[in-house]
Amino acid sequence: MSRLIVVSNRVSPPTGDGEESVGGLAMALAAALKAYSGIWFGWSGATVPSFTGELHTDTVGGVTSVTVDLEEIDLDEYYNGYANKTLWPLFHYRIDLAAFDRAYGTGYRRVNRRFAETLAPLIQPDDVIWVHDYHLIPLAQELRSLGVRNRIGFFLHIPWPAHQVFTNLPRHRQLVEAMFAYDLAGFQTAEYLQAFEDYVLSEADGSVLSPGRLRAFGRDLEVGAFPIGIDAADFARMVASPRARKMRDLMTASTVFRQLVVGVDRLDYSKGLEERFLGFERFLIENPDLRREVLMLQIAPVSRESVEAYQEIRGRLDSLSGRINGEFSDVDWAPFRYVNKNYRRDELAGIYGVARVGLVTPLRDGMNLVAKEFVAAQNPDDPGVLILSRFAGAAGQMSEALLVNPNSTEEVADALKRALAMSRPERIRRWQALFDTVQREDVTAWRDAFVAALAGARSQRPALVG
Ligand code: GDG
Repeated sequence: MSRLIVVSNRVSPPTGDGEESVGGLAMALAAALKAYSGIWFGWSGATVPSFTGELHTDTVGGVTSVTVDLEEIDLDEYYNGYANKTLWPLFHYRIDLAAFDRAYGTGYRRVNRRFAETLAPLIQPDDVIWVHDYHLIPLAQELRSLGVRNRIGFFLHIPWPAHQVFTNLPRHRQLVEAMFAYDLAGFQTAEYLQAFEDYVLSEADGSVLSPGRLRAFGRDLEVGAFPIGIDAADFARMVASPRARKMRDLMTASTVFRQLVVGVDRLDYSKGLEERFLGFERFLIENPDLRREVLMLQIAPVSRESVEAYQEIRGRLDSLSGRINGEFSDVDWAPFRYVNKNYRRDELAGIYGVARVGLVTPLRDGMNLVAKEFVAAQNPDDPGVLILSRFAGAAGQMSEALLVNPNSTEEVADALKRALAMSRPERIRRWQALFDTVQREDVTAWRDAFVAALAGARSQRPALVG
């Protein structure tokens, strides 16, 4: 088949030693690229005094990566600015945290243009290009303006918000017009796809030509929902690894006579950590008889530390976790462990495996891979219970979890009580159904479905017709 060129903001090829970087996108793309020849293009993570476009090429774990350095101002305006202070909060329904600054928009376009100019000379006529996530929405438009006529697909890893939320973005039409330079746009769920369609119909004078095919701005665009999954086979290998076993032993020894409740998230306000901590606190208040029987472990490696909203939430979580332990601890016992450390994936697999409850309660989440990893790591004879936010994209595929409204501390506390008391047959029944889904709808199925749809997309560009 043709070469696949994957483009994302950061490039993080698989190392194969369990130390892959934190973040769902990196995990998924590393897995997806293993099977394809092709390249992974993006920012190197380094900054230089002025942009040169010089390429850094490397081949690791069968994946060729090509990266480019950016300027400091790009980092401020494009990455920390438009991507993480404007689009990320807005797309996660946090209009209160969204910063609208013309300079951010200018930086966003500039970096997308720079990516396009650097990438274009590497593209061969048969290549298929797959662009990822909110950092790079205008990339296809920039590539088209340079004469690139290849098939280009886009996948959004985060929610596409309801159009009443989306229209809070200044120049929102421009962003949607940029989406129409792709041949295929993929979303995590049918709900986000619907929200995009709603916008196109109500704000862009667009129309639905047929299911999955839209017209607006004088162009046609194929659209679809492609729920992302985990690399289930690789995760099964990790669950059986010596490091996972060691971690299981360590955790078992440190939780004797107690049931473990676990949360694993990048430290991000979209993940509902404050509300989760409050839900756990409420559970402790309401269930004095169970207090000594549970231990909650929250792993939350810090991310995007240079953005103020992330510094602020970190401060609030520090004091909340301190308050909970101060309130309920005893000389020989504390209910809560809150850890900002980054663990290896095989160690995480071991931790999930000994937990009686996985507490995954984002306020909004494109999909949420932790929910799937938790399920994949369970012991089939004695599985733990998944408590999952109804606002995670994953909820659509995982109805056998205990679904909760993450904003309600009462619902979270009640779900904890129910999960801890759940009989083994019920746990097995629910887990089996979840596990079947996680295995069947894994990252390979996601990749193949997207690539097949992109290959089959009826291109509007004459060079590809026939
Ligand atoms: C975006 C979307 C969507 C977490 N802590 C550690 C660690 N992690 C890993 C998890 C998981 C990944 O990071 C997080 O993935 P999520 O899907 O939960 O969330 P985002 O990072 O926000 O990802 C999300 C995803 O893209 C894919 O499309 O599902 O909705 O927001 O794999 O295990 N990994 C390691 N150490 C940690 O301490 N190694």
